[in-house]
Amino acid sequence: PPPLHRSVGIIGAPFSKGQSKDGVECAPNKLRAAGLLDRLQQQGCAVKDYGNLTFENVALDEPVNGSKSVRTVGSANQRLSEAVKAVKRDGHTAMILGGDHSLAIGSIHGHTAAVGPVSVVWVDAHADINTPLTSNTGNVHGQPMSYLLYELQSKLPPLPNFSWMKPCVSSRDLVYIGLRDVDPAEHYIMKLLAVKAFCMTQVDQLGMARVMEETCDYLWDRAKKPIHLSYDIDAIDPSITPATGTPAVGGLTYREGVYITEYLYQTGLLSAVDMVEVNPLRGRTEDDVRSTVSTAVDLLLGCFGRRREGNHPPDYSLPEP
Ligand code: B3U
Ligand code: MN
Ligand code: MN
Repeated sequence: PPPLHRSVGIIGAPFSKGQSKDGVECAPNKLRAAGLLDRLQQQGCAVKDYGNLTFENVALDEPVNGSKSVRTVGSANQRLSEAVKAVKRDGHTAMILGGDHSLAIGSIHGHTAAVGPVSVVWVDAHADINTPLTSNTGNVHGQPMSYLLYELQSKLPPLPNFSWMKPCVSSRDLVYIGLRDVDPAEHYIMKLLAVKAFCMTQVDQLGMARVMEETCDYLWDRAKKPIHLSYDIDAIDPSITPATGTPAVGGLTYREGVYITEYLYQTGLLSAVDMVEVNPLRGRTEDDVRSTVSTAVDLLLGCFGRRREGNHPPDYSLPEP
């Protein structure tokens, strides 16, 4: 197993323009206020908080091919990409607190800019692989994978404020877990590119232990690469994490969700983690928000060595009577 001591570099990305509901921009501070940093330190992590990024609001950001706030999303992701690249160059495992899932564009881009090719594990109810031309909603948070994949470049129209980015992920290096709300065009793209996906049917069929084994067997078939985990909180069942913009029934249990993080930590290859779509303004009650935020924190702790069997510092010694 990897050492209990790890260093984590935290980037807050209070960005919400990849979709239309207010509130996701409050998540980074809510996650910190829930004790994220203290608890990471208690489990043996060295923590460096790089603070929250600030994003410019591009004026006159008219829809492009129906997609909304494209320029604002492009410029925000350029900043995030630079920030993630810096955290990786500083030698930390990167933790990106969103924000909506459009942030995966800059996060994964910056990660690969620093470390080279990565494997992407995308845990989500949604595939987020619409192109701007297939999207029914015009929300960029439903599109990030199409921007990132080499294989879809010829299907993308030119996008203002995205000239800084180049595709950086091969469809062979992507695995989805938890899908249950996939648009027809997205389904077509996934079949066309033969993208590996453990949708909820496979989770039911195989159980999460086998899903994780098969995920890593598949990703490691060619070479072991650093892993980028992009965790959308709406992958978890909304009975546990209701405070999110587009909840979808029939999701992962808390235990399945945590198991993913424990398993990936144990690989020793986890190099960056996004936690996105926590929206403290979407719960119906205080308890809805509390449960969503605390589950997100537990998932993040799992990525950094928390075990349900318990943990102790490597230098722990029993008090002598
Ligand atoms: N596939 C739809 C819905 C959606 C995607 N991601 C979320 N919702 N969170 C879309 O907008 O592309
Ligand atoms: Mn998503
Ligand atoms: Mn989602």
